[in-house]
Amino acid sequence: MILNQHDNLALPESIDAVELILVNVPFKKPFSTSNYTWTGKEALLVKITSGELTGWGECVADPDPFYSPETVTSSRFIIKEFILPELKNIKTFGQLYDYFGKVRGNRMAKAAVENALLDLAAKQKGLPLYTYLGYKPVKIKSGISIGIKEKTYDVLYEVDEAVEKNYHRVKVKITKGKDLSVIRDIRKHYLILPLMADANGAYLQSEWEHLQKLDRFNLMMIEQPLGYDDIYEHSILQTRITTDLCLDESIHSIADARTAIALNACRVINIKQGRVGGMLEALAIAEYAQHHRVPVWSGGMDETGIGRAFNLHLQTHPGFTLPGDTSETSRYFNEDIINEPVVLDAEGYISLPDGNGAGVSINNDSMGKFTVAKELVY
Ligand code: OSB
Ligand code: MG
Repeated sequence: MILNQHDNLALPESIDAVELILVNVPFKKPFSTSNYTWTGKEALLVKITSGELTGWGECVADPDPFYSPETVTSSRFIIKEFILPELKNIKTFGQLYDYFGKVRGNRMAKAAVENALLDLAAKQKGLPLYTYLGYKPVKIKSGISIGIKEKTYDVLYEVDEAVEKNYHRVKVKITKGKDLSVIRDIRKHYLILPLMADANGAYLQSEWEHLQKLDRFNLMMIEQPLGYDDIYEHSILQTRITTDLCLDESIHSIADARTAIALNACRVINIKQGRVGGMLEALAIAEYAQHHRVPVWSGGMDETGIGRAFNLHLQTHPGFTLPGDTSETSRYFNEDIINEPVVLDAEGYISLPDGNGAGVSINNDSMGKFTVAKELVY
């Protein structure tokens, strides 16, 4: 069972082949959180073929366990050994989700396969993914996530660029020693900019008095200040600071979202469809949160254009009232693996991709250049 409206959607007809393709797409500049620095996007892609049509999914797991316990290698293993062999017995997305319930965790692996199946199923119906899922087209709000830098000056430079492009909100990564000073300097220049901070679990609950000092800067929210697997301590922290808390890493499922909302551990949720097991789980969380008047936004994992397209379609659900981490392609890459770059219009909005399914097409030259390995697995 997922959302009733999606349970009976049929899986694509007649799957001919499934390929797993590992790409490594260099970033323009390294991207740092409080925990790690990445220099490129290494992503496992799932390519499902049926006749003339192809569905694509992107696994958001990194090669390392520095954002999540799942990795490229663990997800490849789970996809190959425990997800694909079962597909022949599954007829609907509701049944797929029942089976996903048996395979514990490994939600990034599940999302990658689900995305490819949805892309292909929507293409077989001749519909854009958001229409296939039952949502209306909307312009998508933009947001930017600025990594931790050696010098505050370099953060300010990127904030200036974001403001110039009319991004709807700016998020900056913070860590111990690079928090109050960075936020204070941004606020000196931009008093009313919609601004938030993401700590990626850099603090302990015992450091709440330090986090309280962020309250004076009128931040939209502070994302995941405490442990990556904690919900309870965030609920204590939320009683001690006035700024809204937002959870990212510790929300893996609708069950986690229910727990977080019941405990008042956060007032906002960052939903990454790639982290929670796919579009359908993400939509169920958005639906639940909307019902409980908890605003949500779509996070990102510095995805290639494939994963980014799914994040865009996701935001057609009306629960996504806040700008997320969906930025222009040119912010991440000199060259992406798809042909349709994400760009902002003059008001900072992003258009949904045209075309059926996720609406993106592979750039074969770039794909060839960035492919590290590929394997036929079905
Ligand atoms: O914590 O939201 C995060 C990127 C990689 C891993 C974790 C995070 C992020 C981002 C960037 O903040 C989001 C994006 O621009 O896609
Ligand atoms: Mg985050």
